[in-house]
Amino acid sequence: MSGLYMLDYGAGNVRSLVNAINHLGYDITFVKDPSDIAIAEKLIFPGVGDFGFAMRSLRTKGYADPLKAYIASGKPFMGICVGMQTLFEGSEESDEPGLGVIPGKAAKFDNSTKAVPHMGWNHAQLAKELKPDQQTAGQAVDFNIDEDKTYYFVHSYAARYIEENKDWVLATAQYGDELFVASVQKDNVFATQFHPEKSGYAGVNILKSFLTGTGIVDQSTIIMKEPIKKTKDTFTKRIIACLDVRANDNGDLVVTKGDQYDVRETEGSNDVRNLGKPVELAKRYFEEGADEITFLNITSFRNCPLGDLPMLEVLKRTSETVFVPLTIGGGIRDVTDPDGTVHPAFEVAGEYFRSGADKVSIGSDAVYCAEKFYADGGKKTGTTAIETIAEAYGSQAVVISVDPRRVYVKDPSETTHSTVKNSKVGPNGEQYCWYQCTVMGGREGRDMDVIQLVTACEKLGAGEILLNCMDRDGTNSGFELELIDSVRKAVSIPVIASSGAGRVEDFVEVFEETGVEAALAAGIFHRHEVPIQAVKEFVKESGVPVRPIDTMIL
Ligand code: 1PR
Repeated sequence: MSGLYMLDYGAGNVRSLVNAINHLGYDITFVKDPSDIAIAEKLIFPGVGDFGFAMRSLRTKGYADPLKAYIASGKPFMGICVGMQTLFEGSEESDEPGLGVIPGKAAKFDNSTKAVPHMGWNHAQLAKELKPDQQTAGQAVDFNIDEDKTYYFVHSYAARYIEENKDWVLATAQYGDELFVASVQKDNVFATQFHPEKSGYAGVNILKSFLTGTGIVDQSTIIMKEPIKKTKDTFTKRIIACLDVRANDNGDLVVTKGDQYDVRETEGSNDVRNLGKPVELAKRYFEEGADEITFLNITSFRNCPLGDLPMLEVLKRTSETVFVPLTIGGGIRDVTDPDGTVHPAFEVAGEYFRSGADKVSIGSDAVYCAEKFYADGGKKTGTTAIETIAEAYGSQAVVISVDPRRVYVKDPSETTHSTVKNSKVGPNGEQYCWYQCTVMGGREGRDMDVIQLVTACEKLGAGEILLNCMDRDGTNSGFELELIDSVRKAVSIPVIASSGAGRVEDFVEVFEETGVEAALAAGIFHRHEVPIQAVKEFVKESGVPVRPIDTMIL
């Protein structure tokens, strides 16, 4: 189809959306000038990050008025995430007015029992349906939104349903106690709060409906379903596959996996353990139902110029066929090219976002940021990697990867650090330990405990914690529940439990005992010991909601 355009104001990952559209056999042209908007025959407007930044960008680039004129012209429009929120009158996130197409404003989630951002897979309940005597002509009313499926959301603010926007609401979703607008639709306007391009095949099917249909629904053919009302929380827990990536001794990029961070074979060759190729393995895990894929560049390719980072290519290729969120960690900090050119961390992160990453994970540099935060008396300077990346791309894009290890003490009074009573007794019978933060893949311990690190990072603007445990990594002995529980209680952003998964039961245990939002594993998936599907089935049977595996509508 010619005439399909995308309006991008330069915040975050639109490569995945382009890839999903290409996957469906369509090409899309980027709007480069305000006059392109009037030429478009179908227009898609994705958005991530801050509402004020989005609206200011639309206004300063001269896109706001042509966009309103396009919508008023009756030609099909699809908005995604902040692209949906901009249709409203405004958002609590900013004083900048919205486009004002839909009555109402987006408001922050105000839910003390749930982590914010609302990040992960949730169900959508349809509010509209086709009248019984009508045929769907040209465009499905529900745009393939399926109440049995789940969709990937990532946002801290959400539009609320009010009497004045009732006729716009196509679907709602429930997060904790809060009901919010998941999708809107009227005449030529369709938009989703969730990311279809990140929602597996269930999401690709929605894009397909918009692209193959007319994009326009005759309002006289539809009726509102039952009155919109709250339901029980429908949010699901995420299962994440993690790929530790590095070059082996021949220079090939391989997925490896260590035992307590040692990735070399212990018997025979002493080679870097090779468990597969990153792009192929990521695709396999997506097809098998992983809700998210994390790549950790564990040697960070220190001497590589920014533009040549091998992981950029891995992300570009992975995002062509993998339609769930991708996180990249390792080397997210200020870097200096061999020719002396300095690239600030937010520029490094930007390269990854443009290559298909949705989130970056900061390890060593997060510890240095937290140390600086405390040295400055708990004040934000606006200069750390966490702050600059969160400012430009939103908190939801900043994950902190924590590599703690146990330091045993006989009694909590022996240390100023936060201690826990541990089920694993120390070598001299110690019953307590604190968790020491490390940098450079565990090579160096710092005088900071894990609670100090995560609370500082949350204040600096991080959106999620990826919590490893060096003592458990690669042991198959289950997650470090005492550590995970203490971190979960210390922050209000989502926490991913990592290190030690060995059996399906471990996942249920960590969800039930600590309330974490996600659990990550590496070795058991790479070694084919436990399939992702088996984890999901067991977790679901145990009463913990998870995303169903989906397929493409042919
Ligand atoms: O410090 O910002 O450059 O980031 C480096 C990143 O690389 C950090 O996220 C750090 O965790 C990771 N890393 C560095 N060295 C290693 C190593 O293994 N030698 N991997 C390493 C850490 C931990 C998890 C692992 C889980 C689950 N690996 O990635 O996947 O522990 O494993 P399991 O399920 O098999 O138990 P920077």
